[in-house]
Amino acid sequence: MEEEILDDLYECILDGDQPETPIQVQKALAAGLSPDVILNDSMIAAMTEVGALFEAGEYFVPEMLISARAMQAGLDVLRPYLVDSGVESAGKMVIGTIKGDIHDIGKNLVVMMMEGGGFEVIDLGIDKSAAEFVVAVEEHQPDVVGMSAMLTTTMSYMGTVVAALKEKGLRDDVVILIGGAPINEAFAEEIEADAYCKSAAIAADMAKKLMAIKAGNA
Ligand code: B12
Repeated sequence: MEEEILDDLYECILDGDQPETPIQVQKALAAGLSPDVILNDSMIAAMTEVGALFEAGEYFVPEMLISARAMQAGLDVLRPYLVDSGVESAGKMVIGTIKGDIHDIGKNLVVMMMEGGGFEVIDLGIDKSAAEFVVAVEEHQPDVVGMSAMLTTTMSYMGTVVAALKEKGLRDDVVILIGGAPINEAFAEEIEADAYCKSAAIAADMAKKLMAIKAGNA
């Protein structure tokens, strides 16, 4: 039964069925399935399959796009269950998808999870330049800066942002978290980010841990 509900939702996203996806998410919630299971075992799994089909030449950009829209429509329903309100503020985060890159589903999930973890989040959106990150850090003085990249061609620009923050003397004021499909720990080390996060689920805890270490060192 539960398996069937998750499969139906998976198929909805794979087919890019935007009207039906939120209905299926509601159905899964009503059946008592946990938001985590719905998100990871069905919705993110479907997006991973969309990527595999694209790579295999069976899906093209339009199919990816309509699946992404269905995913977003489903996430809108899930959002209140992922974002716990009323938590004491844990800190402030500025986040954006890096220049040249328009993927934002992963970033949007990080926003939800960080808000769920008590952070105030300033979401810069997609395709953000180093200058835009610098201006946002100057203006909002966040504890955490998050960057997302989904393309091997855009990931290296994260290093440009770190360098720009350094140049302005802002680097040491913030914890820098990076993520996205092509990113790994070695890359985070290479560009001198503080940490790579494999999933949005670990972002808030990672930020809190690194903020505490930073405060201890200060
Ligand atoms: C949906 C999608 C699109 C949609 C995006 C819509 C949108 N609003 O985001 C559209 C159709 C626009 C698109 C376009 C393109 N795409 Co695309 N896309 C995808 C797809 C299928 C799913 C991405 C996704 O949403 N995943 C689900 C989310 C939840 O996962 P996630 O993003 O990884 O995020 C999680 C973690 O990584 C982490 N995370 C992510 N960011 C951050 C940041 C921080 C701070 C932290 C802490 C954590 C974190 O947390 C998230 C949740 O746990 C992927 C395939 C894949 N396997 O990822 C290809 C994929 C990323 N795309 C790809 C390509 C090639 C393209 C195009 C170049 C295609 C083209 N020929 O035009 C364009 C590029 C456009 C551009 N300039 O950005 C390739 C990239 C290959 C590469 N090695 O570079 C992929 C891997 C597909 C493939 N297998 O070939 N795409």
